[in-house]
Amino acid sequence: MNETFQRAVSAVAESNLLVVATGAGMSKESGIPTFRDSLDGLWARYDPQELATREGFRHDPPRVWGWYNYRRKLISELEPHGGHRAIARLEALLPQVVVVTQNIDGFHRLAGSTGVLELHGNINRFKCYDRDHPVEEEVPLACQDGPVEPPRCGRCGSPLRPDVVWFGEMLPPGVFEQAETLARSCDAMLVVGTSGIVYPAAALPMSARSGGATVIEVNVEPSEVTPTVDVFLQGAAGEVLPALVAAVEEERSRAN
Ligand code: BJW
Repeated sequence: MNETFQRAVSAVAESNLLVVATGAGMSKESGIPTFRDSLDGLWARYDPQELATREGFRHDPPRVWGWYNYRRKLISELEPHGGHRAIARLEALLPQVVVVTQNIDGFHRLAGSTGVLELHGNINRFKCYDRDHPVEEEVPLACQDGPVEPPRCGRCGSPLRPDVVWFGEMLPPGVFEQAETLARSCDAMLVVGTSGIVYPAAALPMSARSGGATVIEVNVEPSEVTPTVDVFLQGAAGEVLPALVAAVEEERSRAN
């Protein structure tokens, strides 16, 4: 075991409160493209940064609804990988683990994590565009790929949209504040698969550091976060996390 890896193992194994902050790279090995991967197929000519905005939806609701329909369908056909399951396993090893994710795929809960804060919402939840009326009933997937007219809100007739956070929108009330409080009080933070470009999520590792936590990053390449972390583990989430958690388990069983 090299020294850097051992430092990460000890910091995780000794923490009473561990925060795991994840981004799109966490689900890449499940088959979900990261946000900054170029789109393929029918969606290749669109820029996600334009689709994931209120203006993009207002300009062309069927295009944005169709894009989310395509992604929701893809997610429904995929599943969490060993990295998600390794994070869930940590709940049995440490006093408190909270996952703070930017991902909208719901894979952490599906893998067994129970403490999950979703900063950017969930692709399988819906609300209306005009008034944020929540949708309780099932919203079926459209069969065709490409632009699709969104269903209408049963209360006000506004088009439905996914309950995710687009650029320029506020995060769900209270969720970021909770994440920030956890970041400031945790003993260690694992930052996995995020470019660290999108705020306010990108500020969490700095909050953890200023609160005295050891910050460990797992990424296939250096990111905007890397210069500020204590330990950088270069590699894929699906490989690094199972190895890290196995070593944490061993270290804790030796200590008990
Ligand atoms: C692997 C891997 C493997 C690959 N293993 N790793 C300064 C301060 C505060 C705000 C701003 C600011 N400047 C600008 C803003 C506004 C804006 C922002 O941050 N813009 C930046 C682009 C500069 N932020 C907002 O608008 C936020 N709201 C807000 O700030 O409200 C207050 C406000 C309101 C009004 C005006 C101003 C302020 C909201 C942000 C919402 C982001 N929403 C999205 C879409 C969600 C729905 C959807 O998916 O469709 O969230 S954008 C997109 O980016 C998505 C992601 O969650 C998010 C982050 O991306 P992430 O996870 O980092 O992924 P990638 O693709 O960037 O990186 C993947 C990484 O994985 C890479 O590093 C790879 O190397 C790595 N990787 N394979 C491990 N196997």
